[in-house]
Amino acid sequence: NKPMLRADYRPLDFQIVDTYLDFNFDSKAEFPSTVRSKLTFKRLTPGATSFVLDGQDLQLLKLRVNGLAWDDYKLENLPGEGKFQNLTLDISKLDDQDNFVVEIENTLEVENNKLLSGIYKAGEHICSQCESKGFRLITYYFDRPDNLSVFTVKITADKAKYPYLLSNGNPVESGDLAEGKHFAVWHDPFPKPSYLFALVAGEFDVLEDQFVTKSGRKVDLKIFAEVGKGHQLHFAMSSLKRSMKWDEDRFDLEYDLDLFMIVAVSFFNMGAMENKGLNIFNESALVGDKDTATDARLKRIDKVVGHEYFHNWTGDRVTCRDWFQLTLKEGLTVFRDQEFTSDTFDRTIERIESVAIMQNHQFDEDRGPTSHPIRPEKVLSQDNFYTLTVYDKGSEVIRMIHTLIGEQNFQKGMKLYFERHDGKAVTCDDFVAAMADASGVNLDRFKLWYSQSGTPHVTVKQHFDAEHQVLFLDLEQVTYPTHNQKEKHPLVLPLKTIFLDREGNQVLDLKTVDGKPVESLIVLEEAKLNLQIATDKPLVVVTNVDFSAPVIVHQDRSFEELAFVAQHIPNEYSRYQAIQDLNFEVYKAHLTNNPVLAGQALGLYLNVFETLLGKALDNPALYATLLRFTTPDAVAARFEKDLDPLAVAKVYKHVNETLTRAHGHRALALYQDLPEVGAFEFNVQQAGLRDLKYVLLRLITGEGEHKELVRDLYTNADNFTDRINALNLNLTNNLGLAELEKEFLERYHHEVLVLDAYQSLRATLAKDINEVKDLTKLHTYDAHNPNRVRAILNPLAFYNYNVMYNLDGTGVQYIAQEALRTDKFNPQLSSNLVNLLLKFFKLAPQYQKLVLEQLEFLASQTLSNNAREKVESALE
Ligand code: B3K
Ligand code: ZN
Repeated sequence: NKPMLRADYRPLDFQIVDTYLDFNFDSKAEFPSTVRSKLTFKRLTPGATSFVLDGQDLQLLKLRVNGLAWDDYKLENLPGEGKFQNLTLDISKLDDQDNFVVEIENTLEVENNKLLSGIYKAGEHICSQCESKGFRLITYYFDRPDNLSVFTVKITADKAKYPYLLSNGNPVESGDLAEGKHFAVWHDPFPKPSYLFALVAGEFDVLEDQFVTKSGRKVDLKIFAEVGKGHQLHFAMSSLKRSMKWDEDRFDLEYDLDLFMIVAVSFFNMGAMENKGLNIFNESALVGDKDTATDARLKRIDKVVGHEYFHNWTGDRVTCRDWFQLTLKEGLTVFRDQEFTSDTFDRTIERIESVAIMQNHQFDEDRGPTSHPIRPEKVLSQDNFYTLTVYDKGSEVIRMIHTLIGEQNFQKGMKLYFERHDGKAVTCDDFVAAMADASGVNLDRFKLWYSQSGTPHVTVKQHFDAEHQVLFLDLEQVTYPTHNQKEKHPLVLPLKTIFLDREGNQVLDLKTVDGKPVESLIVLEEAKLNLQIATDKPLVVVTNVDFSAPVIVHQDRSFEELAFVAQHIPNEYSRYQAIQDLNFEVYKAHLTNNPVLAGQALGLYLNVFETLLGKALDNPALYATLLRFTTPDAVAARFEKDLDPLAVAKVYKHVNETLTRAHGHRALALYQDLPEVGAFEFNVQQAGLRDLKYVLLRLITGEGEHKELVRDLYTNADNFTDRINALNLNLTNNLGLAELEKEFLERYHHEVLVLDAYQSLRATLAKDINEVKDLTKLHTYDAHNPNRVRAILNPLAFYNYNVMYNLDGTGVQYIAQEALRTDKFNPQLSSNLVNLLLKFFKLAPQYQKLVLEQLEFLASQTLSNNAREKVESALE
């Protein structure tokens, strides 16, 4: 199969302006499910006489044009996974008609569709997933995002089994039919591309509510989940209502239909999908309450509900011209969901969490074998481009525009973007043009961020000349060649910068020696910038405050200076960053076997830690984060090469043990001083206190003492966070409280998502690969369900280095076997698992060899495009 190129985009010669679909679901082999479509075409290019419709694994039953049987067609089988049967229609006989109607009838495979794409069975439910190229598994169509069409959908199915029949837009008609069947008709007035089509059929619990928009329209809200789970939807409903309100308040964007529905399904490849008026969610991103979800998962539900809702404007009303433009909707919508979470909960914590995704995961993607710009140039499998680069780096690019032009101009830019492009399929260039035109800021050079891959490195050098009272500040950027792109150029980098004096006060209003103001936002546009700042005292320079640009900063600092910044800087994000930098020094000193340096670094860290403990009650949520010694995965992410994951894991253990010995008693005193959390509510204050309790107990019980506190935490818990934290502490610190786990497993015997969290915990703490494999024996395990598989394999790869990178090779071998097994039925899942092997390039040789062996083994097998694209780029 040939890769597609961004440069190959050609507009359509015809448009399907109106789409009528009539589904008939049947499960008996002799009566397969069918769909009849009636597509109204409009000729866009005068003289065009034929077109090709995309189709996959379909059986064509009938074809008519303008009501007459039509023979001028070809069904063309293309190689590749699945059976592609593109349908080429020759309509040269219709030269005189610019509008015509094509009717198609075909069968579709629902019961045996294991791809989780197109229309498939998720347990007892029928559901759809069309982004990006799933619609062609339903019927022949222009399955590309630039064909916008009005959809009317009729669904017929067994009434007892499928009492709810749902699609996009508004319900038009419904009724009973013979043989226990019934039907429903839906109409969506907003033209949309095929990837936003959705269909759901089944029996559900429904939670209903209403939202009144700012212009006074009443919108009915309905959230559907598996029968028995309706009571676990209240949190998601509150998230939805808050999202709708927030989008009005902050972006002046109002919902546009009279009905908004969200459905949770049990088999789903990713988090959720923004289909117009009918979002479909992985149940793990929707269903949960205080008794079944941790605070972290509730926060994720909140974020994903927001994200999908925000897509209604940034994605659905204005969509992408082609899939290379994916970041147009994803980068922007991630930016919006981050802002929603920041405005709703805590801006600093949200920033820390989104930066961690960049630093711990995206940076490796950017320097690894699958490196690509946020707007890729070349794609084999589109599914492989739903990446951290397109999403998270994409959102950092939007954030930089926001930083450069400011909130007011950004909102003007959004207004202009919608004025120009509402109801259209557009490009990243269109978005940037709206921002530039509205703000009057030239963004031409900035646009290189869309086409250049790799993470810029910024070196900061400073030198104070006491005699002449000048601070020399030199900034230099370089982006190293990446796998996909050798030549690199300087990027526009907005660097928020803070100057501190030796007392820890922020120094404002600085001027250069020639009298120009030194802005708190320094924009580095060329390779180098040299500033001469007038000052009579030395200053500590802290740049990339709030991670204002997605870059790696190199700055030679002593341990003392890092500790100073960590304790004094009046910016909580930078405090966090300084602590991470100091922790990294602790790791490095231990890893290079320099006991003197290790002792110094650790000594300073212990001091900083004590200061932090003393302030913890000021802001429990933030300090619970600051009081965690950097985890091995985050440290691994900072290595470019020669990473020894087992050695890193050892340092982590050693430092935590030292913290327990040095500060366990202080942690205990603080723990006993903590205010009562009170009856459960979901807010930053409470979640922060629960998190702080966990962090303190981890220190307190590090040497096996005070296990009664962990038992009490479990026994007195009125929420799931405390329960699973107690379980975690019991296992992490070997407290021997077996009764907790027993109670937990009985209490949650039927809660599949809870047991996923349990499996993740066990996979993180397993001592060897057999212990990991044994997890598949749990009664809820299902080797075909992505949630079950990932709950075990992701934590193994990310958090259990001792098993994952065991030098006997069994850890990475297990991942490769699972990738191969899942590739046979779900290539998207398989490709996600291959990702777990893609950090090989930074490993020390003895580990690298183990992973490469597995990648070579995979390369020798028959693989889907999805998995093959990754394996081959790794071995290239
Ligand atoms: N747009 C979907 C992702 C679809 C992934 C298809 N393989 C979810 C989201 O980003 O909101
Ligand atoms: Zn999205």
